[in-house]
Amino acid sequence: MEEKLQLLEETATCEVEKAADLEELENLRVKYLGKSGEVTEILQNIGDLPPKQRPVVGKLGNKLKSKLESAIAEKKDELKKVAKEKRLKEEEIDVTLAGKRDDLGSKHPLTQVIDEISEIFLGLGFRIVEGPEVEKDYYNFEALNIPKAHPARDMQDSFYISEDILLRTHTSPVQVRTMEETDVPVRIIAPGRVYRVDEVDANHSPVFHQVEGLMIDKNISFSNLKGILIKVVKELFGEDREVRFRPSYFPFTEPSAEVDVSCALCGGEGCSTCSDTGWLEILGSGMVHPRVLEMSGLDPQKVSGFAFGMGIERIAILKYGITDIRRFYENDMRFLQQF
Ligand code: 2U9
Repeated sequence: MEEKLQLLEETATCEVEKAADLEELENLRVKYLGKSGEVTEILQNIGDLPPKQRPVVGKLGNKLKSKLESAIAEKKDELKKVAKEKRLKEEEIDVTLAGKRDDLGSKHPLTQVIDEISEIFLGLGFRIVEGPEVEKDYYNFEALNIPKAHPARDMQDSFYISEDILLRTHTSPVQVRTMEETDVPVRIIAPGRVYRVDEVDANHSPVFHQVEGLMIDKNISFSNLKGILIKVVKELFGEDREVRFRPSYFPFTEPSAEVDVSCALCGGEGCSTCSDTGWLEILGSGMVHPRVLEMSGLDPQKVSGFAFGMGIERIAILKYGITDIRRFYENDMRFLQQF
């Protein structure tokens, strides 16, 4: 029996020493020291031995047990260390490698134009106001002197939510709401998205953007309208450009004028861009109709004002030489990255 223990010690320590990983080591622990392990069984069956051998085998068996226990523990530490080093090597990252840079976004050209126009008007003492895109028929049409049967409704055919609720066809309702809420002086611009029933082509979109504006106070005249709008157009397009006012008609202004800027391509000589006129139409304007003032609770005998409106897409098209309105809405990076 002593010889058997001697042999067991040699093979077990040798096997533990050779264990390649933690799993193999655990199998060896079970094999020798587990519930029915070889060393455990020897110690458990000591009672079957002749009385003389019992203390000797007990002593040697327990010695072997503790020797194996510490050999396994030692090997376990060693294997854990090896496993950790292996993992660290596998997970090693090169901090000196260049990182992946996120693409930086930029403002949409339409937002850039709205921002530029807003800055110009802020500098002239105007305030920026916003309002709902889903509007009441009253604010979109009635309050602007466009009653139900008015022919002007044809030019601004809207998307109706119900009989009295629609998608606004211009940002004018924002100004009507402001007039109702605040006292004179009023100096505001209303930028935003508007909707009109239109077939999509290079020049039309059922969704587009406007900046409209309104100035109301005592003694506001057509001279104030001209002074402000000439200043704005020149800041937007360049000091060297000419500005022209042409009589026009809008139900909400009287008198009304269309505003043109001289064509930059031909310098006013006439070319294909300006249809040989030398002028590019950029905005509409006029003195606010007395009935419009009255409907919003202002007295046309005491106050007067002017209003104007421009399509942002059109301004951007002219500023940047874009040939198709659809480019603004496609989100093609090759287009957007140019601005
Ligand atoms: C109130 C009173 C009057 C706003 C105005 C225009 C002239 C105009 C067009 C430009 C191109 C619309 O986007 S477009 O098709 N707009 O010509 N807009 S005066 O007049 C107002 C607004 C609010 C209370």
